[in-house]
Amino acid sequence: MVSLGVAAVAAVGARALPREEPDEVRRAREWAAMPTCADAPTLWDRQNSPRLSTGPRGGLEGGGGRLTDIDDDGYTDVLFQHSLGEEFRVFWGNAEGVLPEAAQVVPALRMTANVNGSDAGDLNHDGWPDLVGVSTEDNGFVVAPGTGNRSFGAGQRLSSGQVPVSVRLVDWNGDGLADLTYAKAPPDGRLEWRAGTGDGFRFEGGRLLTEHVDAFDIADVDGDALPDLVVADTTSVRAHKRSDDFRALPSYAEAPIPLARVSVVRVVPAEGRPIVLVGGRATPTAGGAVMWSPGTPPCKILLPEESPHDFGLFNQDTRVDFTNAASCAYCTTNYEVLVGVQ
Ligand SMILES: [Ca+2]
Ligand SMILES: [Ca+2]
Ligand SMILES: [Ca+2]
Ligand SMILES: [Ca+2]
Repeated sequence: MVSLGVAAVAAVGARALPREEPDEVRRAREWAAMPTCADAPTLWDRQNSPRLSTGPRGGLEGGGGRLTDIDDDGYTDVLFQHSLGEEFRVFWGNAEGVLPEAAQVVPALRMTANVNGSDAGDLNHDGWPDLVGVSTEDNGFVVAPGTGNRSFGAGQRLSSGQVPVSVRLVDWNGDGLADLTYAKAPPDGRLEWRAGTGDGFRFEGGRLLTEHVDAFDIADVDGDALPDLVVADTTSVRAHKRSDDFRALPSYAEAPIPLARVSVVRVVPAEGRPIVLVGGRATPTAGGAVMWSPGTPPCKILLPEESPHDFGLFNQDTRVDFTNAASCAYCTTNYEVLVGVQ
């Protein structure tokens, strides 16, 4: 009887001292409360998508899927890197989409397979698109220089000492030269950019854009023809304009992101205005994405497969789904890539 009395007193005491809600409990509650995107099925329709074989199962591990028009012929191409194979793989798009048998292997150097870990653009300003990947182990970037007609020269290493984990090529300062934007590995995790100089593969850098982010993209979100920075972590997704000295200004729009893990941010062209897709893990065992346009409430996309490994990354456990010829992805269970044709 005495012990029951003590328990009752303890229970009263517990009610008098409200506990702080753990982050994972809060995220789960907010994820459950977020409305499901009404038009998600059109974005995520993969029924008619061709499948791309990116490599043999069980051996190589790939990553860094990137949809971009590498050769500027008006058709979206797909770029991947193979970390253990030391090579890029390019799938050239045409009027029929991206054909599975069209993979071109571009030998390079050792790279690191990461979400957003590769990109294409004219880095050295010679008129030919170049491929770039990150090499965390070697503290820098790997470049396969374009030599015209979809051919590439021997891989070169751009050692930077920056330990990049992801890279995007964009002319951030508007001088007509591609700039390197990259996230550094944890625990640093800062987002920086190095300005292209037009002098071969030489860049000036690195300048801080913003502090730690989990994923980012750069695109003109607000329609003023100037690139904006979109970053996300497990708290929020935020859009930043640039300042006169090309830093990222404080965010002008943001939305909550109740994801347990954020792997990828994509700004996707859409009618009227671009949309931002943030993907990752919704719970410790399930995937999800948040779709958002600044000025509107975000909504969620439930990924139909359980336990995606990493949104935008693929390996023997995952699959990437690109849709509507835009860059958006989720991963499931094998070594294939699905590319939507618009
Ligand atoms: Ca192309
Ligand atoms: Ca070039
Ligand atoms: Ca530039
Ligand atoms: Ca803008």
